[in-house]
Amino acid sequence: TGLFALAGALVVLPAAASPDKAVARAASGAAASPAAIDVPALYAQHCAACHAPNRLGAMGPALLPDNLGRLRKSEAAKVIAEGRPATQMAGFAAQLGKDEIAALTEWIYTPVVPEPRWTDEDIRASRVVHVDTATLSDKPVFDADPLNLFLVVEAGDHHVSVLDGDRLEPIHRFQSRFALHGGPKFAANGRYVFFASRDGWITKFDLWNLKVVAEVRAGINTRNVAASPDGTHVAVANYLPNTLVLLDGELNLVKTIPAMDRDGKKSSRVSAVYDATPRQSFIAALKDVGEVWEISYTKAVEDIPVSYIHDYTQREGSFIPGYLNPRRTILAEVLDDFFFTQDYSELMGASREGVGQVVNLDVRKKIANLPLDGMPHLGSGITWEWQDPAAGPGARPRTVMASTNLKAGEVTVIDMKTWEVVKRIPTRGPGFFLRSHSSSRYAFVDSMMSAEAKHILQVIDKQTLEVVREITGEPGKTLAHVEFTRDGRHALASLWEDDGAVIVYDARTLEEVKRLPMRKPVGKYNVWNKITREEGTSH
Ligand code: DHE
Repeated sequence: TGLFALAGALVVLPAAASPDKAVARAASGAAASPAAIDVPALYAQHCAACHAPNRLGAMGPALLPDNLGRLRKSEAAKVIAEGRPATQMAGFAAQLGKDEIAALTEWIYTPVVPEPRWTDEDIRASRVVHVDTATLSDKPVFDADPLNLFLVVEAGDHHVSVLDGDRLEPIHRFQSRFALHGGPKFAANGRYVFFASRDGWITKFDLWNLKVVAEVRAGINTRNVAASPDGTHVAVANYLPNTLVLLDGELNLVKTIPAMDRDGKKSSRVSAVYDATPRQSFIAALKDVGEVWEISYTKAVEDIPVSYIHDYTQREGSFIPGYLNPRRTILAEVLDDFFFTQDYSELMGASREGVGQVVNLDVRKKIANLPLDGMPHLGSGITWEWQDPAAGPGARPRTVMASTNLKAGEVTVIDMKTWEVVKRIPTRGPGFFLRSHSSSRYAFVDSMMSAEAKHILQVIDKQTLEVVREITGEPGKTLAHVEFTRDGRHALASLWEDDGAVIVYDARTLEEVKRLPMRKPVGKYNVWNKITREEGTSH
């Protein structure tokens, strides 16, 4: 844990500071003129030891514009001045003048030139093994149901809490890397969990032993991580460098795939990568070129669904093309964020501009347009069976998919056969997350992109497609991201504040059951819902 205490912190070494200069200046009340400030020298003196001379991060996080994208400059300046509680990042208000802090802040938001590199050697060298796996128990070391645990990512002090989903109580808490993003990925019946931080750190956690097993830095600016169900294959999507990184289950580098288009001319950021379990493959979305990639992690042709076996010619025994290599679907429009159909043969995707398309992964072609606009957040979509009242009695239910929109106050409900929009359900404001459970008639949606309504969760009836209830928190305090217990009886929401909480609601009566104090809880993830790919939760 010593290492962890250091790992996530925005760190500037107080010992390296030169208080004399600042004390003298403070005493004289003088401020250095901006032109006179040698920012690189200040950085080298105060920051480089922990954030690395090239700002790629070391014990402290990377200080690069893209990595800091979610931190306002004013907040960064405050951290430099006052430090970050519960981390190694000390405050520098006593050593640095306001103008120096401002200059340092500006500087860390300017790009490093030339663009930093992160090579295979860097990846291999970054790998840390924290425990000898031979010492680990092959049974859970606690008495809670291992399939009804929740992981709660707490962004306030970069920790993860483990909750017992039956007793609705925390059973463990540990420090994570700085700024985790995206859902953690569960493998081996929920025993192992893989987390990704925006700075590229991939952490493997043994949930049965409550121990971090190993870590590796797979990139400088990372989007997310995917894992095969048995946990032996891991894929990482990066913005910087433009790569998809494949790791084995122990986080050893298998290979780095540069994200270049088919012609090898244009490089692309990788928006996201997901596991497509029935296909035994990873699917990756590219942000800058019109291609979707499928990368098989099985060599065995018999593992491949019959529906698309015709796509392969068997070569050299049982090897298939695409094994640990991208098979490309070439598209006219970029597909940035997507949602899988239940059998994983198709993707419903959209670019950030809202151009929607359906792509069939077997024929490797776009097969339909999706009537979307704004900035649909398909990655957080959910599905359910909807009985269309207009279809009359005895009609078969239609499978619908619904997602929020980051630019519009609506939940868009789409028929997964005809690809028509069945309904646009108006919400209080643009929202990030939609959640339900197969046993619940309700779906919960936030409006966290709206300053006026970010404290309101709306409850949608999945059959009438109407908002039937609002759960109103305290104005100005975000209430968002719901996850259900394994049995669907309780819905847990984040009071997304530094002195926040996970609020537990009865999923039927919608009454509050209890509050568990947390430091800015972001996402929460139920083992069962994730490993069974429960229809009410995202992939
Ligand atoms: Fe996320 C998941 C993309 C900003 C919190 N977010 C995802 C995923 C993608 C994505 C592709 C699915 C990956 C996965 O789970 O493996 N997010 C993006 C963006 O492009 C965007 C808009 C801009 C960015 O800077 O990346 C963005 N996301 C945010 C935030 O600002 C959020 C609210 C706070 C934060 O921590 O950064 C945020 N994103 C989340 C969460 C998930 C997520 C909590 C997992 C949701 C889940 O329930 O599975």
